[in-house]
Amino acid sequence: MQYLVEQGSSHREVLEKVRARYGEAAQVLSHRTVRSGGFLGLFAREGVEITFYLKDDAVREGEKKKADIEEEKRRLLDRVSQERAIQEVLSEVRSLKDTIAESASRPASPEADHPTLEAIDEMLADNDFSPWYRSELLSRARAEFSLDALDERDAVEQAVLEWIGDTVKIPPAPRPVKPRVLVLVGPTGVGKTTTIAKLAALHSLGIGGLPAGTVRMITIDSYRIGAVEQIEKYAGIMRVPVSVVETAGDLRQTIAMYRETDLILVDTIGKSPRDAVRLAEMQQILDACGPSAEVYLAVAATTKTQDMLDILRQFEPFRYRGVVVTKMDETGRVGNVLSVLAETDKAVAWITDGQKVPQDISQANPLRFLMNLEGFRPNRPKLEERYGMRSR
Ligand SMILES: Nc1nc2c(ncn2[C@@H]2O[C@H](COP(=O)(O)OP(=O)(O)O)[C@@H](O)[C@H]2O)c(=O)[nH]1
Ligand SMILES: [Mg+2]
Repeated sequence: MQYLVEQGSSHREVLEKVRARYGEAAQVLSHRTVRSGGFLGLFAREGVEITFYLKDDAVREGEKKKADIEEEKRRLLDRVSQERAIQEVLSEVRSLKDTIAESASRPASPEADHPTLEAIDEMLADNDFSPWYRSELLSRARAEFSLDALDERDAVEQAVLEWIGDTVKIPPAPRPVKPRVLVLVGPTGVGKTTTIAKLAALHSLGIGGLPAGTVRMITIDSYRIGAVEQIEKYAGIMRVPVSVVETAGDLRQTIAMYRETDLILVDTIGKSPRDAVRLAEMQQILDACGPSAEVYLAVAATTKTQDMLDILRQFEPFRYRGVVVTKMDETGRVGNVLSVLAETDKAVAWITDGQKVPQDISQANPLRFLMNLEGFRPNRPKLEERYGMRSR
């Protein structure tokens, strides 16, 4: 058997070099930190050296995997040339990316990866993080921790939690305009109307981080049976007025009529904007809300990763400035939400976690997601210190 050695500046870089050259045939035996370059011992750079050997059937397997990926790529390209629906292609690309990410994050042989990393990867998978997100985190851990440091599992776990927390983006504070028009879009049944009612109550009472002020709700969801009664019921309980409008023109007029109001909350119809008519209709509604309207997309935390990605993309034309994650109380696994937000680079503004109006809503904060992760043993004071002050 032939033993080979490869060096580079990080574990990830070396592994990528080895994989690019030998594919799955390379079986990693060991890795160690080395110092290279420099002058008389000065300015030497720390790097990583990996020792590995080549396995015969792994060579064949590696080639087969490569051939499979090439085949998959060809299939995708065929699709593109046939001008099939772009959403379909996007989701195929994504699952291909996940397949590649998964095989890249897997060590060449079971003993090649550190037990701490194996355990963390398992926890990430249990929390529904996507293969892409997991492989990004593991690569970073390999690059930033030496083998000895990896033995300190608590420290590695804590670092991984902080990296996850750091990917959570919060939208910047909105520009002060009057009226502030806030529009909620999203699929049916995710909790848009309930969220509008919660926000209306918080704002009219001046709690939960929203300044006190005059509020009006406007609904254009007059199609669904019971929709108007639902929002009127909330309006009555909270003493926040509501207007029901039918068209984009009515909406524009109503907003103009109440321009002295501090906050206007617009509840929309919950249909997926898949077809062109719906897209145009929704665009008219958003145009009627004025150029400084803030659009937020509501998605339920219980939505599967791929479905959530599809929803975020479908609503992309409406240029929402952030996401409201609803129904956090219905799941203990939020890796899907965090992966999708990171992958699409979207900010999260609010989190809702129950049906009670107005209690079950809070401004989004990385800590909230981190404390929801299963299996991890977070150092809460440290995380609080890091994220406690972060709010919109
Ligand atoms: N468990 C839970 N249920 C919620 C939450 N938000 C809304 N709901 C419920 O989800 C259902 C649909 O809510 P609704 O506001 O009508 O959704 P819309 O169609 O998007 O307007 C209702 O039964 C709500 O009480 C939440 O954060 N957690
Ligand atoms: Mg509704």
